[in-house]
Amino acid sequence: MFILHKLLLEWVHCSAVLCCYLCVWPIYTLISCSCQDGKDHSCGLLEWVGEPVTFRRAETIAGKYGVWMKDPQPVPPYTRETTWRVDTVGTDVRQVFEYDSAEQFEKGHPSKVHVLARPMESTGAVVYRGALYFQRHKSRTLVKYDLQAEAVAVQKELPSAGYHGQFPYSWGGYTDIDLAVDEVGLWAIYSTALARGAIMLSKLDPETLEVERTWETNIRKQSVANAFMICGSLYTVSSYSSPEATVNYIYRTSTGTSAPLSLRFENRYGYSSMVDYNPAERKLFAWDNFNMVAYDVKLSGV
Ligand SMILES: [Ca+2]
Repeated sequence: MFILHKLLLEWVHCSAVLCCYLCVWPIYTLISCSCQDGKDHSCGLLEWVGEPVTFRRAETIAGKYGVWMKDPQPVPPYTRETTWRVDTVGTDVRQVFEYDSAEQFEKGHPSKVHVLARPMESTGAVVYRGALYFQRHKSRTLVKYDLQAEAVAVQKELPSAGYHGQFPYSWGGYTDIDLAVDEVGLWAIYSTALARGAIMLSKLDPETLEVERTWETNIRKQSVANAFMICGSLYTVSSYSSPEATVNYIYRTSTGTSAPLSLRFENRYGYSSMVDYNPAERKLFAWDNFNMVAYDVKLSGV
């Protein structure tokens, strides 16, 4: 009954995503997907990453690292075009730039600048269903910030999560807690003292930030440059600087197993501080040494 209730909620939020939700979980893997909007939302495994396409270059040193994103399930007044950007160099990262369209983003003309009451840490922020989710500075507290109300909606600690340099990705940058959104929902990628640096993966309730379920992988967080989720599987990137890096591991939550991969991933500008998947765009968004870039992807069977 609980599962049925959850699925109905998903349906209300976005019927197009429901088929992916069904496809990801093992019990439903034999169901074929067809969507009301005619688009292909079926799920699969990552099998190819394209070349990076550059959309914008940061103007100041504060933009050497950063995070940019679109909402895969926007709610009015926002659209699939609305874009957000945060330059994350420094200890007082509070400004969130909002752009009405891709064109305004590329021109560098924000429609609004949100100023957070307390600063954020890491490059792991995401926007999902009208809210910005981020890790609060020097803390394991996750914050859900309602973008339209311009107010914090929920704050909650991610239990036992390392923060502020305990378990960052290989490039550092206090990237201890990395949030991600895929076809299934909202996730946190992190580690704990008990896991001794292995990547922990938690599925979060986007309404309450409660942990719904957690998986412990055998991938050391500090040995990889970044990670992202696609269709309920975790993928890691081998290097933040090499022009010939790879997507080098997959961890599947459906089976609880990991496997090595070797899919080409180009760090064109030599310093990727953020890599994230957008399930609506079917692209990886990344921030590479002042540059905001995106990569097309191909999934198996899609
Ligand atoms: Ca990431």
